[in-house]
Amino acid sequence: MRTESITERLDTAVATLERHGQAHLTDGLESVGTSDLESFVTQVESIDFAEIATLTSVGASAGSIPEDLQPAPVIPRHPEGEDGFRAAGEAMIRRGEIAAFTVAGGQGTRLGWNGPKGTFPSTPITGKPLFRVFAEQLNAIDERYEIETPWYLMTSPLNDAATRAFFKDNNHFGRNPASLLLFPQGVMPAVDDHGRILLEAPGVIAVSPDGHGGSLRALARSGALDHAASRGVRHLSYFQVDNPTVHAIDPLFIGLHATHPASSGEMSSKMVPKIAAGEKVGVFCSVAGRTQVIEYSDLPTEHANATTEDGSLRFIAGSIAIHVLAVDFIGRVTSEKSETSMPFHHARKKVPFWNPENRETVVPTEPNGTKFEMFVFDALEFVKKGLVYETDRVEEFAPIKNADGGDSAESSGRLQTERAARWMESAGLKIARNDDGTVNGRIEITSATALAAADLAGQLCPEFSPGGDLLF
Ligand code: UD2
Repeated sequence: MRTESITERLDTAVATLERHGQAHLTDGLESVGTSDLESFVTQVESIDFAEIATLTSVGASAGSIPEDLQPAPVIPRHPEGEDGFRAAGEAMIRRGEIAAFTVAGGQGTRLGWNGPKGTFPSTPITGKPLFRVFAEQLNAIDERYEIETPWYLMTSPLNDAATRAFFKDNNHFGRNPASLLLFPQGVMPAVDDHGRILLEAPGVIAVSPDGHGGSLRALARSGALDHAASRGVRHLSYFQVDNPTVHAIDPLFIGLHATHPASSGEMSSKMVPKIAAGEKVGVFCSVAGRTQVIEYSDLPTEHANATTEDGSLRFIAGSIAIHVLAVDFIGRVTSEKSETSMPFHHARKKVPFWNPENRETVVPTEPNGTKFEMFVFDALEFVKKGLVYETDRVEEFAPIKNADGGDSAESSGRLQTERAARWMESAGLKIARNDDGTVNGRIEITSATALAAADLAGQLCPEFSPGGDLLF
């Protein structure tokens, strides 16, 4: 409980702003009512001004490219001992050692969807929202292994209320609310080119989500890490909200992460071979024996285009943002005593700001400010042996990021149909295909029917009529 009055807190806040050269943030404050004044003071109290000063000092941005950059070693698909690793992963799932962790704090600007991205209709026939797709997978996993998988879901202050309302309206998709923890990620202030924090309106500091890398400290601050530890959860299966084909909990991947000699059991990642040098995915690299991801926008063109003797891309291991992270490891990285801290990346953006001279909001047409974001893959820096495992693009990478074109609901729907067709073909069924090899029609398989191709073996599958829709 705070004991100081709002006036005392305001005095302290103003002194802090003056000390850090940010006194302009009090512009227009005289017109602000009491409750808004309180939220302004709370905003000021939550900002680490020393951190902002460090970030805005010259050359502070993360993302510089090490000289000795090598492609990361990758565990191929169907690795030696596959069945044993899968069995190890299954045993861990059955013992309740795995929880799901979804990052859903992004603003989904490119998609142009008016609501949290997880509420977006994603499946090819029934248009199930992404959140429902993940929930149904977890329901099927719980039934199979006779467990109740905790699900941690990171929102942002901008979409937290809408996300909670969506889950409530849908009866949490059958999940037990005691095992479903939603929590907002942190925010960071945006600054202008002189390191001055921008004001959005009188008494309102311009802030934005601190990136999916903020998910680690949000897990710790929200109590989700303690919740996990109290349930005996040892590892989190991390995925992004935009990928409806992700295997939310993958026994083989978990087994590799926890027991393969190439892994220290701290953080492991899945990759798919890039289809083009310019594909917009980060690339797994190795620097002095340590795994690291270089984001596509940071990878120098000569590296992105470099090829091997057989003509394939040298830096080919594309990150699809699927990881397993040990709970202990997250605790270590986020501990206040920790020597380690995640770096911030700088992004030049158009940030609307309030101009005290004419008391108007300016919506810039050119980037005028910098936002700060952490990337979860930067945690690899603190990992002794970060395993990278190759998976199949059709099997688990069909992201929905854009309103149309590549990585849209349409392209994702086609991939989901293709995956379903392959599963059915592997069970011996015949699927009508067009001359170009694409499926002639749409197929949607629910998680209750199958979580993977092998689950269809021996099942009675309905017949697929060419040009039709098949849902089962
Ligand atoms: C991300 C990766 C890229 C590749 C690709 C695969 C980064 C920087 N790039 O690209 O390398 O792996 O995904 O699909 O990671 N999010 C939050 N809070 C934030 C920002 C993002 O929760 O503050 C979530 C967001 O809801 C989404 C995910 O993180 O689920 C990815 O965010 P993005 O769409 O900005 O990343 P993208 O597609 O540029």
